[in-house]
Amino acid sequence: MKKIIITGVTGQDGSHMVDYLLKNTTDTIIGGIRRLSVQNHKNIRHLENNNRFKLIDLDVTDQQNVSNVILKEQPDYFLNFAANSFVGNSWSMPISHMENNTMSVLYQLTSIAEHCPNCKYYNAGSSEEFGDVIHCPQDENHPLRPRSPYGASKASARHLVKVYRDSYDIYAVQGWLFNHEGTRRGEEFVTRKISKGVAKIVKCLENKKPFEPLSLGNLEAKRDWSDAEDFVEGIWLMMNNSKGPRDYVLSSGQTHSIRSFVENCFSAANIPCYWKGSGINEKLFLSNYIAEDNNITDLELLNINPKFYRPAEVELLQGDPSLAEKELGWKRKTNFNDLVKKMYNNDYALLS
Ligand code: F7E
Repeated sequence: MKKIIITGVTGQDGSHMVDYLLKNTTDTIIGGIRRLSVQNHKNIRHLENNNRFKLIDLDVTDQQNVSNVILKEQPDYFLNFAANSFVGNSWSMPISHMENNTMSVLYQLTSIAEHCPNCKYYNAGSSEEFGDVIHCPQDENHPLRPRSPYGASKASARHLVKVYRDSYDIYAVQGWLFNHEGTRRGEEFVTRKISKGVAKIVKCLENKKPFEPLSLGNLEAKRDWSDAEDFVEGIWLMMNNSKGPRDYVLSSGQTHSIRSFVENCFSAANIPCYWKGSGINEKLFLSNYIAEDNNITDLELLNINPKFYRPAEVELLQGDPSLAEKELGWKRKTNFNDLVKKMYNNDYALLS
């Protein structure tokens, strides 16, 4: 029986990783959490009475805390999902991004090299490291050209992981994970913002109540979206790779615009709609809505707010997962349309 430390267990990826490992291994899982005055445990509440899962205090920005935990627990695996993950915030808190996403990785690597060199290490990498892309699709050989402090923090961490792997012969990897979403996605990310926003609008339409239109930023950016639950399996395959420690791209291989996500989500909700206007004046409408007074009108569903634009945008991401498919035997199960439906249905059910 192995011992696995996972940081960031209250978040989307960390909590799915715990679920995956409890189901597919017999190992003991230790979830590291940062002490907060208000607990945010909704993604792990279902694990409260599981005797293979325990929580410990672990603040990844505290070098001494990290070092003590690794020395005491002597884990077989250390999976780091703790991070500042919201790209949009990274311009207003760049130092926090470097501390949480880069320095924290250095603390973990130095402690593992010193106290527990046989521990296998994973750090969550990102397609944001590719940033201003120069070819499509992006594979493991694409250069790192980040466009945000967040992307730069993950790219720097990647260099550290490689340096420690090469210097100390540690099994340390950092996957390039393209966008991955689902029912545990934070509400500040665009997919969840849309699925929740559409579900709210549908509820208001059903109850003939007024609603605020959804407000978004850049609709033309393109992302390669997958289901987060498919990715945790890919990560575990990376950690147990017979070819040794290597970094792989996990992605769907397809790309869709934010506009297309919006259209798919309204379509999943059976709301027919049309776009009108252009640039920041563009809006989405529902046509021929019969109001309570029996008047037939067009209703505004969505508008653009420049505050959601970023100082520098990653315009296009499309990953090439073929190396992971070939060498790890990894295959995703959920496609784009099913992912949108799953997220919308979940948010609709939560409001019911
Ligand atoms: O933005 C555009 C925005 O915040 C996606 C993180 O998990 O994936 C995620 O990073 C796109 C961007 O995710 C709004 O400009 C338009 O082009 O959902 P997002 P992200 O920045 O791609 C990578 C792989 C990670 O590693 C990150 O940790 O959507 N967009 N309008 C908007 N984005 C947001 N959030 N809100 C809007 O209203």
